[in-house]
Amino acid sequence: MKIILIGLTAALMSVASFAMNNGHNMDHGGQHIQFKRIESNGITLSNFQARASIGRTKNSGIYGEIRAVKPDRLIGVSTSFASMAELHEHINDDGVMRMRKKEGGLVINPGQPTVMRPGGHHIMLMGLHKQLIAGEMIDLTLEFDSGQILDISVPVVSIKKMHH
Ligand SMILES: [Cu+2]
Repeated sequence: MKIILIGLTAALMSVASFAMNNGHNMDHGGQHIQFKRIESNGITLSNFQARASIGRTKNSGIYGEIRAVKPDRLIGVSTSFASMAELHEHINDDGVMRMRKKEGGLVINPGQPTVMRPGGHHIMLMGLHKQLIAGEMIDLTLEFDSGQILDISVPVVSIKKMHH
């Protein structure tokens, strides 16, 4: 019973999150949905994309660009589509590329976009509840050190179609 309730809550949260969005990204018609730039209180989000699932893997990533008028940090991320979302960085560990949690969040300096891309900083999704399918949208909540919280919808894009 508990499992069913949790599932239902996630579904309701997902619906609520979509409903709260301003509707810019709600066009489900095309295979390749573009993320429309969002500006809110000095923070600008552009080119957000979630990578479509590869096979049955339970992990994926979200990428995008963040600009801020004042120094800020992205400190929290979450989505109803995964049991855990984390900010990650790639490091070169003696010639071996590894990723790990980005401690302290992602710094955003004014005048310089902070870019999350495959092979670089990214939002890691772990424990996907369902496959991410190209052309669909997923909800994402971004929490900033300045206190601003943004609920957005991110298009799912196949890795072949991602612009890096
Ligand atoms: Cu990662």
